[in-house]
Amino acid sequence: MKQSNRSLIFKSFLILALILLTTALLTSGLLADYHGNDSENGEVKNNEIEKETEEIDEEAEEIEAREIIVETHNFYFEPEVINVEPGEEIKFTVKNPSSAFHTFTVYHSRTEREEAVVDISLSVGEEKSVTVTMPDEEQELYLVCLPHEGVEMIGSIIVGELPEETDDGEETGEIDNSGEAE
Ligand SMILES: [Cu+2]
Repeated sequence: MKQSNRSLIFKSFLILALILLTTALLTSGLLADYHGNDSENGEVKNNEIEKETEEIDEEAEEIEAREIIVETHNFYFEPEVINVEPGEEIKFTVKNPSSAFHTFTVYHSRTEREEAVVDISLSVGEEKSVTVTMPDEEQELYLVCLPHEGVEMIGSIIVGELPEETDDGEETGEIDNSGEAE
C-alpha cells in the first residue's frame, strides 16, 4: 500500500511539474512575442520620426536668413544694440536716410580690427544688404561708423546671452583683480 501511495504522489508531482513547465513556457513565449511586436512598432515609429526630422531639416535650409534693418543717422545707429544667436545667418539691410556718408562696420571688438565681420559704406540715401553668419561663440561685437567714431557713432551686436553687468561695469561672478593684473 505504502509503495503504491508513494508512486501515486510521485506521479501527481510529475504531472503538476509538467503543467507548471508548460504554463511557464507558454507565458514566456507569449511575453516574448508581445515584446517582439512592441519593439517592431517602436522601430516603425522611430523611422517615421527620422523621416519627419529630415523633412524639417530640409525646410530649415530653405528658410532665408533673418533680416535686421538698421538705419544710419547723424550720428547714431538705429537700433544701437542688435541681438543675434550664435551661428545665426543674418541679412543686415542698412539704410542711410541721413545727410552724411556713414559706414556700418562690425569688428570683433573695439581693439581687434584685423578682420571686419561686416563692412558696408553708405552714401546719402543709399541702402545695402549683406548676409553674414554670426560667430559660434557668445560675445559682444563692436559696431562703428568709421568716419564718425570720434563722435561716438558706435553700437554693439550681442551674440548669444552675455552675463549681466554690475554697476561698475564688471561682469558678475568675476573676481576683481584689476589691481594685480597690470
Ligand atoms: Cu557716420
